[in-house]
Amino acid sequence: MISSPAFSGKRFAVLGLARSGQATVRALVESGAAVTAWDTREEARAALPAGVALADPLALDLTGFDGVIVSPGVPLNRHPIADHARAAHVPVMGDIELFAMARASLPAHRVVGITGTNGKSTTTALIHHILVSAHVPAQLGGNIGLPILSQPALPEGGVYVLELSSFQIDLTHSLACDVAVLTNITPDHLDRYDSFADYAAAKERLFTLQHVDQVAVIATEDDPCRMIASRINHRLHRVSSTDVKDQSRWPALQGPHNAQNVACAVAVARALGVADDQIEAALCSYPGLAHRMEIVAERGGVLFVNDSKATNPTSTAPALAAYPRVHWILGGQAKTKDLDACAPHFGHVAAAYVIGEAGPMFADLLRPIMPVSQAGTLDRAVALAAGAAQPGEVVLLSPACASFDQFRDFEARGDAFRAAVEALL
Ligand code: UMA
Ligand code: ADP
Repeated sequence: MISSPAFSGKRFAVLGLARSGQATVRALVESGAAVTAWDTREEARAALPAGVALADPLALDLTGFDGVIVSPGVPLNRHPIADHARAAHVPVMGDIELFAMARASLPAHRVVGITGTNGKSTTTALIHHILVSAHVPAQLGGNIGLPILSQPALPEGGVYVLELSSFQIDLTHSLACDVAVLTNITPDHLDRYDSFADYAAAKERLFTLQHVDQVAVIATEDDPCRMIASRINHRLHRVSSTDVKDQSRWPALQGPHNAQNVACAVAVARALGVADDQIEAALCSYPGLAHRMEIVAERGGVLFVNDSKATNPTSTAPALAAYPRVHWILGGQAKTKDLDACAPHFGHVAAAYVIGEAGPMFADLLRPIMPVSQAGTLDRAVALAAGAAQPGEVVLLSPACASFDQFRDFEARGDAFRAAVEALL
């Protein structure tokens, strides 16, 4: 756990008690802070450690508090906590900001922060893998599902590798990353921002928080990223998937989208002083992540692929491109009203099976182009797709949607896909 004398004797309110909130409470208590915490879910409140006061910060006079720590999943654009804290002159921040405040008391270290619409987790895990393979002490944290405050502090010379969502950056005010990375920006999370420009601006803040001697790595393959790169006034490495000439030696890093992730990770590793032969060896041994084009089974010549992490059409596109005949399970909570990013690969789709809230909308959209089954649930979609798929074809869950209408998160959706597939075997 990361604790710090910076919090000792201070008073914090914590709103949201899932993974990041629980880690925050424990780190603050361990640091000697007074904590008042709240979650609308009773079971989350019940999991709090002893010595924490329970109260909804909205119902409290926040005068005298040193900060309100909000979870990234609390929609700050709609939730009244921001106005309530501002009225009491109390800053609103997230767990990543607490980490930034704790840095001064940690052994000398460096921080890599990775953001972007797609490829964050892969790039983050790959950078971590390269560092560990090169015997550099490194720790993963952030949006990859590991609250950084619950991870062990690194010895001197270590590197914290943080995946940062735009929600986390919004709640961060002083994290100066030694290396900051941007993979790409396409429309996403528009329920949390007034416009696409505001969403892109949230990502850009990761770079405005850097100091002049720090390094920016930006894949300049879309207009928002090119614009952000053009405004950088410190050290900048522009990278592109076209920098990567031959991916054949790296089994878990196939496809043009992974070429972009590799280009980013290699630039970061070089900036941190890792030698090229060590980088190459790590790219060869990188094992890949669950829920990202993960092969979960092969049955009667049919491959079952879990790409549950594809939560928007841009991230689904590479999965459709990767296989020539796909039985495509998609749907959930839509991020966009179209599937335009996937359209170039519709020729690879043998049939579509739509699920969740977006099911009817996607069925209307796809029916003129391909056979569509209104499956409704993931279990039914797997059964229908498995029944129709011929040897050599692929049953692919790549939903192009968030999962929250039917599942706790994309991981629960991917696990449910795996269970449904295993039930067939
Ligand atoms: N809550 C309230 N009142 C409200 C609204 C919410 O009490 O009005 C509570 C909820 O009941 C919940 C908590 O606030 O208990 C919010 O928790 P959370 O959704 O932030 O969940 P965590 O488990 O803390 O996970 C968060 C990130 N979640 C989100 O950004 C939605 C995780 O990213 C991250 O891995 C984790 O912190 C550790 O850093 C997940 C994610 O979906 C993977 N991220 C999005 C994405 O990748 O697209 C951005
Ligand atoms: P994130 O953490 O940003 O959601 P992941 O690395 O978990 O990104 O990948 C999520 C999904 O996006 C995967 O399904 C993968 O197929 C796709 N993807 C990965 N990298 C990229 C990229 N650079 N560009 C577009 N799509 C990508």
